[in-house]
Amino acid sequence: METPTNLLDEATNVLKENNRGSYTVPADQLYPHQWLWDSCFIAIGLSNLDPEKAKIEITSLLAGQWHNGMLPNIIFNKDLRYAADRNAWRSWINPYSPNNIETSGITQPPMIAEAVLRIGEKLTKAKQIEWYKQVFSKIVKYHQWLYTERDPHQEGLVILIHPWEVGMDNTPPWMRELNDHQLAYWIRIIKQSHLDNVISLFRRDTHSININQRFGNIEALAMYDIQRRLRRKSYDINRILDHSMFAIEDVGFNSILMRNNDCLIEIANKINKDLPKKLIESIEKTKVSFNELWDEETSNYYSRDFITHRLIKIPSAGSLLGLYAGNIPRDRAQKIIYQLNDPNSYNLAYPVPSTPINSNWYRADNYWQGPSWVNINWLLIEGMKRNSAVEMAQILRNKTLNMISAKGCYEYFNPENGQGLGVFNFSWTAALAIDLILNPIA
Ligand code: 2M8
Repeated sequence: METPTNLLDEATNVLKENNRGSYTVPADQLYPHQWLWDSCFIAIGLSNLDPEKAKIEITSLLAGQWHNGMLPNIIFNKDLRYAADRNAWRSWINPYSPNNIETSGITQPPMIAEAVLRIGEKLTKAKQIEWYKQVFSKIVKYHQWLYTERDPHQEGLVILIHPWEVGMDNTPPWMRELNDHQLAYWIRIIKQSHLDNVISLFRRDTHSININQRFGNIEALAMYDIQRRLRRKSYDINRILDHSMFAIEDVGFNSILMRNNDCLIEIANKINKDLPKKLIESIEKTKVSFNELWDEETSNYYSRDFITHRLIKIPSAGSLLGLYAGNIPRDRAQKIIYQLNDPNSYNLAYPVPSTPINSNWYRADNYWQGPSWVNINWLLIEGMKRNSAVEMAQILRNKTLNMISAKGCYEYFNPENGQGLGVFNFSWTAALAIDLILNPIA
């Protein structure tokens, strides 16, 4: 494949336009703050062009770290225009929130160790060691927080308490749980009386993006309602779990955690540091417990309800990320690869759809229920490389770059016709395009 140089310029420009000094917004207007996994992907892209800028992106993320170690999914833009966004969360009600920085009260997929590692690989040996030493203890603290707060029974699998933490907001398994078990009575009434269209008037996202490409009004209300309930408990996990709110062991999140645990170990080795003994024990436990998310009958990984340990057997992009996790049995990796090659499942003209086409939940244009996302493709390409599917990784890399070249750096793409969807000039699409262009697969 020829290197699409125009795309390289275009993508570099997107990151420049979306830069706000010490961090990069996912997109102008719709996403005016700093998001956790977005910034990690952005830093991975930037590390190829200017590792110093990539370091600034990560340093800015770490400035939002809570005193208990949590990295929030959003660090708010301080501009007066966004007071309502900050106020919706009121992170300052929790004593562990950072001083003078306003954030959300939940987290997002832990991609930071991978980003830090990759930035380091682009630095001279001396600067690499200095960089790793600079951030090491903060990342350790984050992984410790994930296990102490979010693995309350010390089972090795981390729980999530809001769909926004998954990063794939309206992914089918979470939406099924939300609709079946978590809708507040007042939302049910709105749903039954078909009054939900009124909600559109209050939504900022659907002013600029067609609602068919975003989550529905009932889901929007439900997500807002869960956020409000978390705020009422001051984001205190003990109080939240006492009220048996939403708690799911998400398969995608735990896959990303597994890989990032390995990255953290690699960083520790590079600077001759030991990880705390308890953290090592938890890391080992995750590798074993992850097997419990496998369902032999349908040959798939799934998320699991924390309380009942019932697998939520609805396939989604998260089910594929075991490939990125590494450490999964060879036959299971092969079963994921089989699905990725199957035209009745994930192998569409513009892969990889975020929901397989043979699922009742599949909708080609709708957000995380069908469209292809460049960050998922990137994670799968990494996973394929590590699971001896190099040729497949090459093919997916080329298809991904062609898809972006044809339409531009859209947020997501229709997997059947390649149409660009969501916002235009989306940062992680640009950043990961840069990474894919500049790192051809040997
Ligand atoms: C989307 O999430 C935000 C809420 O956090 C939203 O729906 O408005 C998701 O795609 C998420 O993964 C992403 O980090 C965020 C910013 O790009 O947007």
